[in-house]
Amino acid sequence: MATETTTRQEQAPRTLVVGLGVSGLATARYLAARGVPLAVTDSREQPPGLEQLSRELPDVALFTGGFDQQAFAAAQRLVVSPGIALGTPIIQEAIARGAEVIGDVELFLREARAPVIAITGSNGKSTVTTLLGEMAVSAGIRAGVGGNLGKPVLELLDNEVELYILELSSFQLETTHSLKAQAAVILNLCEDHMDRYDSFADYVAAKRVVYHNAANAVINLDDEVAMVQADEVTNRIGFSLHAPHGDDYGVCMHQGVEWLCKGERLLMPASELLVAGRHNRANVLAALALGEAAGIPLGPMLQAARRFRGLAHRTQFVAEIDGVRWYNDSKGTNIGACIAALEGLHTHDGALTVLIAGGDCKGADFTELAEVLPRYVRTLVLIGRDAPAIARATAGVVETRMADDLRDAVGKCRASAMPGDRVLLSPACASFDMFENYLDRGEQFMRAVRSLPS
Ligand code: UMA
Ligand code: ADP
Repeated sequence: MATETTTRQEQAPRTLVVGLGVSGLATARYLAARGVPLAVTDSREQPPGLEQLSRELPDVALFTGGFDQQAFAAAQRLVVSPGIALGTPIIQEAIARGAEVIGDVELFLREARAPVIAITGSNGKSTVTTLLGEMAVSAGIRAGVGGNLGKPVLELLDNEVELYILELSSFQLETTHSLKAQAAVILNLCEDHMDRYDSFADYVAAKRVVYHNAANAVINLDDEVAMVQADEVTNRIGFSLHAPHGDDYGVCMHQGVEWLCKGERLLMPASELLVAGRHNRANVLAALALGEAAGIPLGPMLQAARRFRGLAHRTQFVAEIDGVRWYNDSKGTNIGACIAALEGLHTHDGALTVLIAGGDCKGADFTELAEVLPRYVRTLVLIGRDAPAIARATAGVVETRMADDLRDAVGKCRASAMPGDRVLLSPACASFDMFENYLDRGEQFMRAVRSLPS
């Protein structure tokens, strides 16, 4: 039974904010500022944002420690946090009796006046969103950058903003109906969040919404599943890690050197990028294509691409110790990300990767990882709750060692790696079984690496 901590509101609230956290808090502030009667509910006893909500909006009815039946019954509209599955029975009941169910992104879109660039995909979203934001700044464009990246969309609303650049998760897209992006992209698709979706097809269907009514679709020509989701859009700009056709973006050889290019036009040598891994070339090309569709001039975009050092915890170089290079890819939280990091860092010179993986695998099937491990990996070091399941799924393909914790894993990697090798933390799993979040996992990894005696 939920606890109602405040009941001073006289009128029965017609809008119920379901789930607090950063997006629920931003939603409550947004609605309250517009005089909309609202209540807030969260299944958690002490959800993040509770203290701020009580302090800033003491008159808002708040139900925590469970979803309150009466609060749902009184609501004509639910604004549901991306952290809550729409399949939750009490939400399904509300839908069945005709309540409107939306998310914070939908509220945002109903008010935003500047064009929107919408970025989704299984991997690379935060990198592309951040880079495109830097490209816009480099061109002197006032950009609002956020969404799943961290800053809730409703906090971006500003009449001065000339371009919104949004990272959108499949969860956010499920409750978004009014998107008409100036440019949209599904960067790539692989299994993720299979604990929230009945099938991969359901996950893809959620992502596909990003292209609805888009003026321009940016498509990944190397990912057939992602690419066909944009079939309904007429204006398409492709990107690929291969030589491009027509006016698409790609990578081509010129006098023995790999260049990022647009059609036949050479843009910059790929080696000038500071971000590690071939998958980051794809991210840069996607950002260039999105920027083109938003009218950002090429020169400033290329300047930003040259300066971009990537985000922490994404194939982040940590140290070189005794000829072994250590990389922190703690944000590699699904199998596709892990494979991209392995492939992206691979050097074709006989060196291999010692990989740390494991954690909460979110219901994923590790068969695909088992297939690629022998190509890239010398030793697999497993940590976390699903380590035994991953060991079973990958049995016999490479040497595998079980570690008690991350520090133990780092020690085991040190012992296994040969000079010239890489050690990569790219867990293919969520972190919550052992760590606060992926940031905590990445920080702990880097501390353990830096404390190794050289
Ligand atoms: N939860 C409950 N009961 C509730 C509400 C939430 O148990 O009533 C739990 C859920 O397990 C949920 C978790 O709390 O997974 C996190 O939800 P939250 O309330 O803390 O969420 P917010 O703080 O509002 O953050 C959300 C996004 N979170 C999710 O989609 C889970 C953030 O993305 C996003 O940055 C933020 O809005 C601003 O837009 C995070 C994320 O993990 C980074 N996203 C997933 C991903 O990238 O893979 C999709
Ligand atoms: P997201 O926001 O989609 O989680 P990030 O930019 O934070 O994406 O990167 C998360 C991880 O995904 C990285 O650590 C890397 O392992 C992997 N990754 C990044 N870009 C790509 C890409 N273009 N294709 C496949 N994997 C990628």
